[in-house]
Amino acid sequence: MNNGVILKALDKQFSLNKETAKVLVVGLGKTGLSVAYYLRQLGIQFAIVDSRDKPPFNDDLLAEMPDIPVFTGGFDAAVFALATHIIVSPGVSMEEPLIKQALARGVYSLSDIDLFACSVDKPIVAITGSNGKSTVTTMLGAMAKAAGKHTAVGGNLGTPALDLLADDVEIYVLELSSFQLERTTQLNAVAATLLNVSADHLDRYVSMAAYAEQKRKVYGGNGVMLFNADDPAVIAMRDAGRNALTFGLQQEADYAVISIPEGEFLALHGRPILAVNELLVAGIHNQANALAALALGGVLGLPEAAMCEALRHYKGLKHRMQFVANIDGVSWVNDSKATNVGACIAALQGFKNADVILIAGGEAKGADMSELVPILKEKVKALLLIGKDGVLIKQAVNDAVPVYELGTLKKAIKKAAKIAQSGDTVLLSPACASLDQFSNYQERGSVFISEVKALEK
Ligand code: UMA
Ligand code: ADP
Repeated sequence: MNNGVILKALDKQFSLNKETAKVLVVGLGKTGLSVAYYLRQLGIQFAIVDSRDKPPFNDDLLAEMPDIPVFTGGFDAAVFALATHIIVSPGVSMEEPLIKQALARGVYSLSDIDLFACSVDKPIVAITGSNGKSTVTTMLGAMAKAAGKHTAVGGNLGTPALDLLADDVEIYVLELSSFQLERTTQLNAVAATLLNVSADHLDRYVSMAAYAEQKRKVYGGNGVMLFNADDPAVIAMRDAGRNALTFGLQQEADYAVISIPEGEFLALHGRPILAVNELLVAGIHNQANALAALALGGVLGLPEAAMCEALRHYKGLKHRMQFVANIDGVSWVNDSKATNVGACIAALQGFKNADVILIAGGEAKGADMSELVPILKEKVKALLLIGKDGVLIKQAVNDAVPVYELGTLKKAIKKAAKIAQSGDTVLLSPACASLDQFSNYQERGSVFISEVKALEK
């Protein structure tokens, strides 16, 4: 879309007028930087504020836009006082006092996703959920590419939505977090899904209901709503006036797994599409993810043959149930991305016997660890705890399985190597965020991989 059309849309939706607006970009991470490039290109006046002394992209910004005011080392009331509009990065809470005061004064709030939505005239698919977002987003991206469509894939996945904008893109596939959705009003995806809701980010939301309510915003606009038939909280969001589709493993659904004499198949209305054993990714949760991707691809009109070809080659993402090594008959699996209880439960459900040595713990983000107990009793022969909130898991488990408090990942790996027997799996699926001990889940997973590789030698 050309700049004139975009500026008109921004003026209409947010009274964001190029001549009068003074935008304050809050947060200079990936999102803030993408917003800065975007506003710069439209010729809109802006400044940036970040509470860190040296935010991650400070040097990049100063090098490329030396004239842009950047305020670091705290949020200053005088800076907020000048703003007509604020664009807050997802990592910054909308509960920050100066943000709340600005909103109370009538300052407009919009998100990078709003800017994106006002700048696109090509189909957008929006994917959210507590777990499976990245998997479904990349599965669908692979399907669209296999179908020969020029496809841009990003959002919470890593590349900020605004950095995806390009004239030759035919389809945008966006992974969206609750933080992105909570501050977005303009999203109008041709197909959208909330894959599932389980406890996460309860340090940022007052209740599960409040968290789910923000995720519901993925269904903004009038596109096709895709629901998980197995998740009652999500299915209750169905809007009778809108086109809807369902996927599910247990409940009847449009896209489901069926069992026929030839085996189990992903199917549409009972018609087999792809044999489950052709999927390279393990676990029943990945069957659900594949069904969701097929449904979204169906709305886009992608040919089934191309979608199946993409699924046959989809190997899964790093740090999600990633096989690392088999050492003396013991399998080592890195599921560091399991940053909440729901993901850890899904990981354990994939095992048949009680032969898992589980490494868990980290930052619990306010979640209730007792939800883990039934599956731990069923599948786990030893629980090795690490991190700040490992103790919460210990309290919840209450000796129902053997527990070892190890503190660090390295110590847990050493212990696992000592107690594991041939046929066992050592699984890192922490049910917690990593930030108490690592920069991110990738670093936690990489430490696991390198330590396990060292054992191999
Ligand atoms: N900041 C402050 N004050 C605060 C908090 C943050 O000034 O109180 C500043 C930081 O100093 C930093 C900037 O805000 O300079 C960081 O912004 P950010 O935390 O919003 O991070 P970005 O780099 O913009 O990355 C964000 C997403 N991060 C978060 O939601 C925390 C990335 O998701 C996303 O890939 C990126 O936008 C592009 O869309 C990451 C994530 O962890 C992967 N997401 C969470 C998750 O998946 O569970 C929601
Ligand atoms: P997200 O982007 O929502 O964090 P990912 O696809 O990166 O989702 O997977 C995150 C974690 O959740 C991994 O541990 C993965 O094994 C698990 N997971 C993936 N899909 C699902 C699902 N549909 N239900 C529950 N857990 C899942």
